[in-house]
Amino acid sequence: KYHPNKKVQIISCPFSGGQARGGVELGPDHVLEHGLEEQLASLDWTLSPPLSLSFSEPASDPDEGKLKRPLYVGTSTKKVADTVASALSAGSFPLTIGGDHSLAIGTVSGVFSQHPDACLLWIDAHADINTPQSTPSGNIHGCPVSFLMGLADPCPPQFAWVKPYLKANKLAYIGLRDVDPGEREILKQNGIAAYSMHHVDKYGIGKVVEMALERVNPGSKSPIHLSLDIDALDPVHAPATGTPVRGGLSLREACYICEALAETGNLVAMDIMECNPALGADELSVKATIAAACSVVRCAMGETLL
Ligand code: 6HN
Ligand code: MN
Ligand code: MN
Ligand code: MN
Repeated sequence: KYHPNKKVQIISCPFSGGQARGGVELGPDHVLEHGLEEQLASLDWTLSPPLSLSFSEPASDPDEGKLKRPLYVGTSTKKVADTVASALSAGSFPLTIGGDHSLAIGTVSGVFSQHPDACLLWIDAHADINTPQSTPSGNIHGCPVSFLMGLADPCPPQFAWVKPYLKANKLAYIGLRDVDPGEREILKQNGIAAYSMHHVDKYGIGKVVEMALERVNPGSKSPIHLSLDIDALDPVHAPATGTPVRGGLSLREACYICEALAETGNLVAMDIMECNPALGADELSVKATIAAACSVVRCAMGETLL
């Protein structure tokens, strides 16, 4: 019911500044070359021409404490936030294709600026909730959720524009299996709904999605933002990604999550992140990863609803 006109705005974000591995900036072009636009058109979505954002790395970008490339990530994600917000205010569903997951600082900020009552489903092997203090790597793609919740105290100046829109009771994770010790503490202290692969095994994916939605969207009225890191999927299905972790979601489990969200009618935005065509053992692995990304997007956009 949130996008009855079925207008979608694809936002390509060839950005890799939130982590160290080259190639993730090639993700958007590969996803589009796989035919995603035609696939969405055949699901009766009306597409505006895809927007491709350009990001330029500043000449000087010293570390901020442990954080690497803070200025590049801070200015790039601001641009993403503004683009996502304008797509929504123009009545379109923003579908953001990354690029690394630090981009979600922008997508989530953009969505919550238009829908402050939204909830966020974060589908990932990782919690991406490290603070500037707790980050073991300094890679900002491991930190976006902490910035969005205002947990970074003090907030690094490059991210002063980020409003702490995201409340702990509006966030749920599915697919977790590589959570850092500091992150575990943050999840616990804030009482965040976090469903790991253990829960997927124990309850089944249907029940897990039901429990997650009940936690973050009890009256089923809130708009939903889906941020999907392709590494949520098992590397058997999505090997071409920067931080693969074995024991992940099957392709069907990931598709099921997206279908169930589509079924609510409350989905207002989606991110598909961390496809890295430069990784993966061979061309087939890359193809499989990109095909999996297109599959989950189609499911979120209503493909399998009868
Ligand atoms: N991702 N927890 C690790 C870190 O460096 O903070 C890994 C983060 C991965 C981030 O996959 O979007
Ligand atoms: Mn991840
Ligand atoms: Mn880790
Ligand atoms: Mn992630």
